[in-house]
Amino acid sequence: MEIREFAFWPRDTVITAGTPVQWMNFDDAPHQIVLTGGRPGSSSPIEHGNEYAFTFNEPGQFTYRCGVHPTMLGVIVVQGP
Ligand SMILES: [Cu+2]
Repeated sequence: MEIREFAFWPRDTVITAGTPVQWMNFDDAPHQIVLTGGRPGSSSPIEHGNEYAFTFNEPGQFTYRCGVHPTMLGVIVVQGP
């Protein structure tokens, strides 16, 4: 997954439970993954050139936004293995 030009690419992602998701920040600005509803998986601010990975073990739909730029949105759909 890429964070680029103040957006998550792709915005919507479908993965299998137990598979790590990894975001790489290509922007000069820091970004932060914050899951809605206080669900686990949020990151610290991710600086330029750094990456963050998280493994979703439970199926479901997870929405997240950037903790620095709240208009940046993403959705991860986790399917059962
Ligand atoms: Cu951001």
